[in-house]
Amino acid sequence: MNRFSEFMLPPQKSTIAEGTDALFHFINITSVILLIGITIAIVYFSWKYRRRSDNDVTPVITHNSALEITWSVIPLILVMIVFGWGLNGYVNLSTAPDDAYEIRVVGKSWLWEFHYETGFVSVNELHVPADRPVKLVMSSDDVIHSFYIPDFRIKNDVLPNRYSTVWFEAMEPGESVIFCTEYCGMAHSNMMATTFVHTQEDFETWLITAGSADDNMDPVELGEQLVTRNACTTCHSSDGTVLQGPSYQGLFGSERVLESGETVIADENYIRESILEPNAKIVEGYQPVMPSYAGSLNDRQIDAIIEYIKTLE
Ligand code: HEC
Ligand SMILES: [Cu+2]
Repeated sequence: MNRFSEFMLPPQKSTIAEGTDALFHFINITSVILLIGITIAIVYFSWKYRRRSDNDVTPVITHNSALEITWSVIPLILVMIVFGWGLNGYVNLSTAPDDAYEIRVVGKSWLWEFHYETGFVSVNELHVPADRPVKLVMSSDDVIHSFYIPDFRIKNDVLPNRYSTVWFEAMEPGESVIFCTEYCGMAHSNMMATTFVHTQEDFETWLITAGSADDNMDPVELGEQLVTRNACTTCHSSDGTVLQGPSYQGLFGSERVLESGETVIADENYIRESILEPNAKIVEGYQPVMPSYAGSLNDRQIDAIIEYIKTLE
């Protein structure tokens, strides 16, 4: 069964994965057995009761209690097994253990933000300890998204104006992909992130050093890293290619024409405002789809991004 599981499904990297898969296989295998049985019966009966001569008359049969009870009770039992088993899993998934480590998740079109107890925010990178339950408290800044880690067998919708939660316990250090599984607009298919599972010690170290690791970095280099780490690159290129948003190339110091018809010069203040309040000034020909980075980028980081954009002439 394990080899079959490995062949059919992603690796089982959380404590609940094995149980979820067992139910999946149960439903799958019973369905296949029923499918084969019913198909054989259809083929056999169509042959057995085929029309043999022109004056074949179909006998009148009102009912057959034994047969009808059998085909009602067997599926009822199967469905009740699936219901009970599924309910048990659902209840388990909905209630995180009390000692779970909590992380805030914010879905934005089209990136995932993770807020840790230290105030540190990572974008599209979820860092968690192994062998410890982790509870994600999730909400959306805009439309409905859905948070899905196939390796952990967890998935839940992420809604605006409401919190939803999932929890998991990763079994060993490694990496697993995160998808958005609710269609949320143009770059939905790029709304991916990675879970980094660390040993408990490595996680503590990561938590302390995260954020301060950038302190000694050259601003331009830091800026270049930040636009990747914060998924700006989903919508902005640095080489003139137009994605969902304008390219950074040649941006700094240029004259921007806005949707309102006004023009502005792209100086430091304009870029800072574009990052913190993207909808304050919309560039002509683009949609107001950029998420605000207020609260997730600090002043030093914004300065670094500005310095980086300045280098792209
Ligand atoms: C979901 C796509 C998306 C993401 C992610 C995104 N932006 Fe934008 N951005 C846009 C769009 C679309 C515009 C043009 C419309 C507007 O002005 O809001 C824009 C405009 C801008 C502008 C003004 C550009 C100009 O040509 O005048 C700057 C500067 C900017 N973004 C920086 C960033 C930075 C820095 C990040 C990451 C921290 C980022 N953006 C992330 C979509 C995005
Ligand atoms: Cu999404």
